[in-house]
Amino acid sequence: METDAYIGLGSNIGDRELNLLRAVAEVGRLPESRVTALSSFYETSPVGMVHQDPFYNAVLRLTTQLDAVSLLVHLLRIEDSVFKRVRTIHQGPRSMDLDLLLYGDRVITEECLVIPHPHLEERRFVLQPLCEIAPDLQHPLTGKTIHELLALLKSDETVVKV
Ligand code: PH2
Ligand code: MG
Ligand code: MG
Repeated sequence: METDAYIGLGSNIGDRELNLLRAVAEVGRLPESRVTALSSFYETSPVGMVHQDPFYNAVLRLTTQLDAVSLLVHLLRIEDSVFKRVRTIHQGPRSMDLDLLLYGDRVITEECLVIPHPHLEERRFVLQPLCEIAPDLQHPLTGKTIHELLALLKSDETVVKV
């Protein structure tokens, strides 16, 4: 059975555009999976730990037969082995961050994996690219569409298409 998963990509170390392109290619090579939509790339002001460089962010849709936890394990492996990600500062600079945002309409609350992503509604750097490829998709917990969530969002983040 195939499921549409939505994955957020973010990078603020190295060549950010090349990093996103490489990540899309790597995610597209996962078994029993294909990339079926990709947003534009956006340059975004850092959220959380503010004294770091701006990010490039994007969102893709992966149509996949992998279950959610297997997909997460693959995403973490790509962060580590392809991008040599170093995990030092929480929410700090990173060569690549691959976040599983949504997995079909599933609600998952495991220790290792919470879906929908708990910060989805608060982050313009996620909602704006997601809205570009899935405006009518409904948040599994609230039923609100991505378009509605973006319209309701109050945040002063800068998110500019590159
Ligand atoms: N990721 C974070 C923390 N802050 N800010 C932006 N603009 N983009 C990100 O991807 C991002 C962030 C932790 O994952
Ligand atoms: Mg993240
Ligand atoms: Mg992450």
